[in-house]
Amino acid sequence: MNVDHRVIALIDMDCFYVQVEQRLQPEFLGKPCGVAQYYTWKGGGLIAVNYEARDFGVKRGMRGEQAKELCPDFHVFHVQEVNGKANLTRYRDASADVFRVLNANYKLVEKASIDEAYVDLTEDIQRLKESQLKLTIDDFPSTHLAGFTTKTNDERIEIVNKWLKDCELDDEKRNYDLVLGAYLVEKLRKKVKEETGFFCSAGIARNKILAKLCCGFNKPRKQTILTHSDIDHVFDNTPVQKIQGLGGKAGDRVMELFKVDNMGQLRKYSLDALQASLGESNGCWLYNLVRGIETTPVSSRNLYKSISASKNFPGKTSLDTTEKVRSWCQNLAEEVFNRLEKDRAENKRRAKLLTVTCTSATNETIARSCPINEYSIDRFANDAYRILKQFNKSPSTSNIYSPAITNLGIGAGKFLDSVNSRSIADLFSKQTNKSEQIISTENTINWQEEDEDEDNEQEETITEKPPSPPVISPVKGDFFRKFQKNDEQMKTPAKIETKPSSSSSITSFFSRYTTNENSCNSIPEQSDDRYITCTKCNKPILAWDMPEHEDFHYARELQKEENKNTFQPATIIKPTKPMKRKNEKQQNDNHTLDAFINKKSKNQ
Ligand code: TTP
Repeated sequence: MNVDHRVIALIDMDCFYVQVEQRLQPEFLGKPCGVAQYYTWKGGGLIAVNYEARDFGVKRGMRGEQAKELCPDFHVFHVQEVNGKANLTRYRDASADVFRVLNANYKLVEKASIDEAYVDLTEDIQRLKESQLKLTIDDFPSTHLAGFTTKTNDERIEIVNKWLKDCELDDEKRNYDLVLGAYLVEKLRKKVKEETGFFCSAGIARNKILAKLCCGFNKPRKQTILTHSDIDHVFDNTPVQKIQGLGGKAGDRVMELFKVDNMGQLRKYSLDALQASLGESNGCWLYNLVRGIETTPVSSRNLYKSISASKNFPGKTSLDTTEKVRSWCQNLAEEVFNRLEKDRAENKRRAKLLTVTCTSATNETIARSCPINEYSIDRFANDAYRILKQFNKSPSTSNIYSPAITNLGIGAGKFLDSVNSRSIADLFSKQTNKSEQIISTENTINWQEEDEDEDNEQEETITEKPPSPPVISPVKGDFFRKFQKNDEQMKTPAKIETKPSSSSSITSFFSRYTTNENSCNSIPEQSDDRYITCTKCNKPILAWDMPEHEDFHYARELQKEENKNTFQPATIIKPTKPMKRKNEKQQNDNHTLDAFINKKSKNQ
């Protein structure tokens, strides 16, 4: 399909958690409200604020008491707590209600977060075109055009009406499918409201990044179209950091390297100049994006790629004894277990990798994983604790845990379909189905992202594993680059040859591919029958590590396959450097299987 003709919508629920609470307590509808975690300090931290309250200056991140000072009628809902930890079940269930509606109406729906979904409308628009539908402004009661600020509804109607007429008169009908897209999204949002009670907003554009960007232009309860001809104007006013993928350090570095604040300022850089600093593929990606071209497809994936629970322990609450660490391993394990069981029942799949993440008071972050042999709270908790024990610098005779833990997370991922095994061909065909997952993080206003690969192991591989202490491997990073590319991308010739101010490369900030660290324990004796020789690399691998080890090969093959499919005419060199996680030097040393094995054996 020609990506220039795609129409993608990003549907984003308005102040979602607040709406979920108001659905349960309708007497608060229309009143200024927010959702806070914890009653403990100054009314709890607000994680969601509705628009009525925002009018009073109440913002996410404020304390409930502070909000009440700004808005005396402000009502605070509190997130339920179980075992001293936030329980997000009601929001997850509400999210499932929304996705049921989206999935019932569209084939290509991708869950972007708990309250956001991408919907590819392209096919439906083609069908609609055949029906010769006559549309009027009345079919677009909440539609706006990006790049136009309207103060009143009359102004909005005037602008949208004129645009509709222009689209009709345009012989090439370049924007007509965006018109139809907006019409479909008006209907879809109405359906979501009717069937769930929730209001949402939407962005409609030619690609996911633009749809996401313009969705935020007119919230709540509205939708915004971003046409190709308005991109330059919009980008001239779009801070680099507002673009998905450039939000964090990557965006900072782009701004620093090219001395720019907004996207439009990047237009003056030639392809060569961008590639010289960002690497070939990232340079291409940015060069095209600045011109409104981005080709990541919407993948019909509605399930989270991992199920995680984490909690912050700031200041004095940090986990500084082994009892506290153990007890929180148990609590988090229980939450993960309960959600995994629910997920198994609903989605007929099983997770096979447990990941423990922890940040210490000295600001070091570690992430380690081990296989899941069975779903069991105690097993998860014990495995997590065993991992964490290794990072405790206090003598084993002491009950002090040092350095104390300020954030602890347990997650389960790498799901296997319980019913079917999959072949490597399936694996390859799924390579575009990567997207962000949510780690439920409470007490912090902070989403984490992780993007793990899929694999092709059968369920039996897990269940037949002998019970064993966890084989700890540094957690596998993002297997795949965030941005898919294809040959549609390289169309525009470079304009002005302008070199950025610094020649340092930021390739690693973009490259999300981490060469696998596989989980070999040691170089074994040949006679040891716990080991299997890998047919791909002839290395002896512990039987229960085989799934992880095979992923290493799959990832490599995927990498090669992806390299073959990258777009022309630029030769895309896949970044081979993994993204360097803060304070994870050790992980970055393990770029090859050999290096990993050597390191492991050195450590034995
Ligand atoms: P958002 O979609 O970011 O925000 P929102 O739905 O509250 O408001 P908006 O209308 O501006 O989109 O997040 C969805 C829900 O996720 C939000 O209601 C609360 C929760 N959340 C957190 O718990 N922590 C966070 O850091 C963020 C951003 C959201």
